[in-house]
Amino acid sequence: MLNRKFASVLGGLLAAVPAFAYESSYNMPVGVTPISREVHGLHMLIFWVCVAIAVVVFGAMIYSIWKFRKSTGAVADQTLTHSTQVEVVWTVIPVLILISMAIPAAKTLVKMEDTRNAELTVKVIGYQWKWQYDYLGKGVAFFSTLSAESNQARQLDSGVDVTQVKDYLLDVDHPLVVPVDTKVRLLLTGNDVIHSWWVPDFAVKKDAIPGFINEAWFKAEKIGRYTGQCAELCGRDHGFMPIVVQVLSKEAFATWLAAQQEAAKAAAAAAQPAATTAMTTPAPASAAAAL
Ligand SMILES: [Cu+2]
Repeated sequence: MLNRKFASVLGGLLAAVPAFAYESSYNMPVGVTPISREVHGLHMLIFWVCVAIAVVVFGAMIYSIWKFRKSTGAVADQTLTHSTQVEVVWTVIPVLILISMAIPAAKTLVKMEDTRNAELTVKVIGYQWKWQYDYLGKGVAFFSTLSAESNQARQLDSGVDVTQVKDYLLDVDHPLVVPVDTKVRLLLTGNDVIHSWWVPDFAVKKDAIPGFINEAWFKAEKIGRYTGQCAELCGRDHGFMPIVVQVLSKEAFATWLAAQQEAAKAAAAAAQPAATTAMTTPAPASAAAAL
């Protein structure tokens, strides 16, 4: 009676595990892009394949240990030292399992690499220790650094209770702003050492390597604020160069972009007279002699 009750409770718990595991905060996020959903689906599929294999292998092992224990007089079979049949079976089954996992994984990988038909391209440059976003062809570029509040709180003896700081170490002064439902291509590179641009909700984690341009893309389908971090150990302040992506409606993005372009134009106009003066100033005599 007790056993039956125990079995029903255990059965209930086991049945609840898949639902719990799917949405658990310990699991990888489902994310907000078609690719992130596929990556999550693959992760869950392969996770359950591994669970099934573990149940079969450990089940057989534990059963054998218990059933053929020495105290019941079990004697190891010394006659069967090699079986070609068994060798073939335990080679072919894992190969089939691996192939069945590789096919959907490869399909998703191919989609991840397909950056064609992007509607917006942003060059992402990693610096020690901040990011720069350059909206190619739009005349907008800016740096994105750790928010002043987090930066102040992280200092030794700041006296600030970091648990009271909103989005501690996950907030920046200028987030990357993108429109919703838009394919955004990223061109990633580094200015000093290798960094890595990682936003879990987009399933994007790509290295930003000096001298190389890496490509990635995402299409956020939900308006919101998404955070990430540099995922390549890049020096002393590696933990202090977070990523924040603000996904806006297409209309709000257009308004934001226009405002940024206006500000960039105004800044360029303000800098113009100084630049013109510098260019027209004759070079010092020593520099001219050196030439
Ligand atoms: Cu970094």
